Amino acid sequence: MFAVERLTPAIGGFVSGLSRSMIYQSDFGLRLHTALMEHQVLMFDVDGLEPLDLVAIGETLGTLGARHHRYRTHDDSDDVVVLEWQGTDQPDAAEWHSDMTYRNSPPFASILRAVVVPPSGGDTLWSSMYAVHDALPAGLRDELRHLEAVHDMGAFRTPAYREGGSDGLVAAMGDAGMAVHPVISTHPFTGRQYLNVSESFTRWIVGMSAPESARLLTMLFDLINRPEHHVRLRWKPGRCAIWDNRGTQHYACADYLPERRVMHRVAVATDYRSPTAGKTT
Ligand SMILES: O=C(O)CCC(=O)C(=O)O
Repeated sequence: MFAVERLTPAIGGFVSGLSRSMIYQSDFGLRLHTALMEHQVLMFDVDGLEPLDLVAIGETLGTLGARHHRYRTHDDSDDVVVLEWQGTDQPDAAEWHSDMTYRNSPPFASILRAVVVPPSGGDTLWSSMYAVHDALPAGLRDELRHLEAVHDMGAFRTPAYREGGSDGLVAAMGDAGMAVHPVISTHPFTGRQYLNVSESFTRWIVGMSAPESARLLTMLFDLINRPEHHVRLRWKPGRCAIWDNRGTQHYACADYLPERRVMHRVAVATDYRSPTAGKTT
């Protein structure tokens, strides 16, 4: 049906032989899920995909609807978010993150399609949190296994404060919520363990003093940033990526401004095929 070429030892597969009509075949979702569980992020070029095709791909994997509080949606579907940056904008995804971990059940997966690509730059990188976990010194890994961390909305505080002052900030923090996740989480489908803290959203290790928590988190963030754990995608118009949000983090390079970059994104809230869909314990 389609073939997947491994891109790095740690993470990423490039899919070939995929066409628009295959998305609508009955076994597509299962095959896509199997490949996604193996490679964590899949990239592909398929001619003529429309926003509603992204919705159809998402629906083969799980239920949609993990709406984000900041972004506008496409006219064709509320499930398609438009990410657009240009001029003097400050893109908000040039930080390592796993999407929306300030929720108790963060989305399972995201599908991203490039619509307008800058002449150079604007690449996206993914880091495998399985690989980071597996590279941890054994003693540190054992200590981390007992720890939990608080996640919140991170830098989304800035627009909330600028738009609504302190009251707006408090309201936005309340709307987005906070969540506590194990520092080492278990993937609900593969059973593999992964590091589950990110520089975007993890604020605090429960039970530690502020300096202890900051030191430990900074050290872990440094490990996430090692190229051995990464794959990097150069976009072209129409190119797509799908990632499993559990066990990966991503970083969108903000090196292309003032040129314009436009992406369409569909978030898949739950995983039909995982027994504890969306949970990160
Ligand atoms: O625009 C990108 O490359 C990634 C956007 C992003 O970080 C996200 O969709 O969570």
